[in-house]
Amino acid sequence: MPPTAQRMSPLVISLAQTLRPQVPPPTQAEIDRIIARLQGPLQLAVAGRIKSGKSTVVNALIGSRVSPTDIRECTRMVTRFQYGTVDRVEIRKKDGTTITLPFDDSGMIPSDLRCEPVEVAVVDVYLTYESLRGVTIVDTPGLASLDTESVGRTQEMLGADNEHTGTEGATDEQSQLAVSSAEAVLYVITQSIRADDADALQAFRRSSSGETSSPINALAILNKADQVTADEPMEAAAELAQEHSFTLRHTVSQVLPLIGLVAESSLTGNFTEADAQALRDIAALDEPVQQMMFMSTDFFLRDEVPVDLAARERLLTRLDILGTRKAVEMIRNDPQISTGTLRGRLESLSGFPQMRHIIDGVFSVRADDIKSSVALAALDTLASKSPPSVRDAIYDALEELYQQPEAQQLRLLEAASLVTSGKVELPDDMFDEVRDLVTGTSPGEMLGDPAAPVPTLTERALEAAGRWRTFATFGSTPAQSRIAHTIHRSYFLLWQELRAHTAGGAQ
Ligand SMILES: Nc1nc2c(ncn2[C@@H]2O[C@H](COP(=O)(O)OP(=O)(O)OP(=O)(O)O)[C@@H](O)[C@H]2O)c(=O)[nH]1
Ligand SMILES: [Mg+2]
Repeated sequence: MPPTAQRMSPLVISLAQTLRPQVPPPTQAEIDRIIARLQGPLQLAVAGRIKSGKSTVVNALIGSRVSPTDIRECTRMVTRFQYGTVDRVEIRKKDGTTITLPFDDSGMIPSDLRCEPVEVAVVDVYLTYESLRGVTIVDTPGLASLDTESVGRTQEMLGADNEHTGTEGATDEQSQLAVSSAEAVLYVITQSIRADDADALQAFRRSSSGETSSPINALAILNKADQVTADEPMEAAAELAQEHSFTLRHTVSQVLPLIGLVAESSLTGNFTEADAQALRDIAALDEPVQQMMFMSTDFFLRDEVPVDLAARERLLTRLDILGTRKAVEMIRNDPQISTGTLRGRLESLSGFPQMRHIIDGVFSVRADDIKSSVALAALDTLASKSPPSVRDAIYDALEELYQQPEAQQLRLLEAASLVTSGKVELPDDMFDEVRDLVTGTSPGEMLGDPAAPVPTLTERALEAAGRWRTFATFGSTPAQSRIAHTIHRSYFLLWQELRAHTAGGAQ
C-alpha cells in the first residue's frame, strides 16, 4: 500500500500553467524552467570533502566504473550522469560550445577532455542504463573546505545568475552550485569529520540549497567504514554513524555506514573471477601465514607469500585489507561458495543494500513529492524577486493551492521541513515522529515500527492523530500549532487508509 496515493506534481503544474498568462515574459520563462525540472528526473548530488569517496559511491550507484577514482587524481568538474539513448560524454564549455567524446577503452570518462579544465562548465554523461531513467546522479569535485568563507561566497553567487557555474577553477563554488540546483543530496563524510564539520555542513546546507534542502531530501554516509580505527571497524563505524545521525539531525535524515570501495567492486564487475581465485588461494594457506598476512598491507604483500603478488595487489585496490580479510573468512566458512554468492556477501558487508533501500525509497516513492516542494519553493523565491503585482499573483496562487484538500501531502512536506531543519523546535520524540512520518516509505516506517502488523499500526495512527490534535490545541506556540494541525491531519488520513485496508482484507 503506497503511503501517498496521489502525486502532487499535477497540482503544481496546473498552478504554474494558470499563473503563466498573468505574468510578464521573463517570469514566464522562469516558470517554464520550473515546470521542465518538475517533469524531468530527480537530480541527486553527491557531495563531500576531497577524497571522501564520492566518485566511488557514484560508480556503485550506477553499477559501472564510469567516474574516475584515484588517490592522486581529483574530480575537477561537476559531472552529471543521466539516461540517454546513446552512450557518450558531452563536455559543456563555459563559452557555450560542446565537445562530444566516446568513453575510453575501460569504459570510463576519458582523462583527456580535449580542453583545459578551467574552460569546462559541466560534463554531461549519457548512459543507456535503466537505473538512470528516474534519477540523474551528479558527481561533484571535493570540497576543500566547508568553512564560513566559502559558504558566504556561495550565498553571493546564488544571488547571481544560476546558469553560470562558478568562477574559473573555483571547484568549491561549482560543487556548491551543483548541490544547490539538485533536489536531493547525498553527503559523503568519513571518520575524519571534525567537530566543526557538523556546524559547517549545516551552514553549507542552508546557504547552498536554500529552504529546499532538509533532512527530507538529504542523506549522509559515513564512508570508508573499513578504515575506522577500532578492533572491529565495522561495528565502530555503525556506532559513529549513529552518533552523527543525531548531531546532523537538522541536516540529513540519517547517517549510514558504508565501505564504498567494496560496494563499488562487488557491484560494477570490478571484482573478477581471478580475484575470487586469489582469495581462495589465500584461504587455503596455513592459518599462521594468513594471520601474519592480515596484520598490515606490508605483511600482505611480502615476497614469501606463495600467492601471485600482482593478484594480491589487485585485491587491495578492489577490497582493501579489511574487505580482503572478510572475503577470505567467507571462503573459509563456506569453501564451496561461488563467486556470485561471494560478490553478494561482499555487497551486504559494504552496507550498500541499506543505503540503496533508502535512496530507492526517495526515488520511487517520494521523488514526485520532493520535486513538487522544490518547485513550490522556487515559485516562492521567484515571487519574492518580482515586482509587487507579479509577486501578489504568485503568492495568491500558492495560497490557494495549499488550501486545496488534495494538497495535504505538500502541507505535510512544508511542515516537516520546518521541523526537521530546526526552524520550528519540537521535543525530541515529536521530532522523530515527524521525520518518520515524512521519510517512511511504508505505513510501518511512517509510524516508526516497520515490523508491526496492520491492526497495531491502525491503533497507533489513531492514537498519534489524537495526541497531535491535543498538542495543536493546548501547550504549543502558534508556529508549533500550525504544524501540529497538519501532522494530526496526516496521521488521521493514514489511519483511514489503514482501516480501509483492514476492512478490505477481512472481506
Ligand atoms: N579503504 C577504502 N577506500 C576507499 C573507500 N571508498 C573510496 N576509497 C578510496 O579512496 C580514494 C578516493 O576515492 P574517490 O572516489 O576518488 O574519492 P572522491 O571523493 O571522488 O575524490 P575527489 O573527487 O578527488 O574529491 C580511492 O583510492 C578509493 O578507492 C572505502 O570505503 N574504503
Ligand atoms: Mg571524485
